[in-house]
Amino acid sequence: MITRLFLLFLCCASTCAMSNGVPIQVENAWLQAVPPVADATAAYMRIRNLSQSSCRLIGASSPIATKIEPMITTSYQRNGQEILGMESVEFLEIPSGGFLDLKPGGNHLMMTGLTSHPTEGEHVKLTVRFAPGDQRIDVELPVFKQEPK
Ligand SMILES: [Cu+2]
Repeated sequence: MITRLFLLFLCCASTCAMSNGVPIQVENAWLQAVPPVADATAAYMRIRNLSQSSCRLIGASSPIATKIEPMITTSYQRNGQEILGMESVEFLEIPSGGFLDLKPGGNHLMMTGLTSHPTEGEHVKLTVRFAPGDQRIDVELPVFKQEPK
């Protein structure tokens, strides 16, 4: 079973042509492992836009979360200390011929209302959604405790 999921992930990670022909590739996707007390986790990946026009990451869905939204990380100074926070946004832009990085400490897909808590070694299904046209890519995300090198 694990082997089969892994192959599925490899297959999806290498290339994903969109149904309407707009090429978007998802690379190095992974999910942050969380303890059972956590109510949220985050998904990370690099999204390449190989098309001639920009597109937008607008959200995602997964069997393990009731809500998934794009977020940015914010930071400001208070009493000489850097305070990190995050904010949900309607979309994250992926420039034509460029890419968008979702990384710890930066942009991410926030998954809240967890119905199960992924642990390292598992794989989780994620359907990532793009505009225009509500295009979707299915990815199998491996779960890690730390960013894989
Ligand atoms: Cu967040």
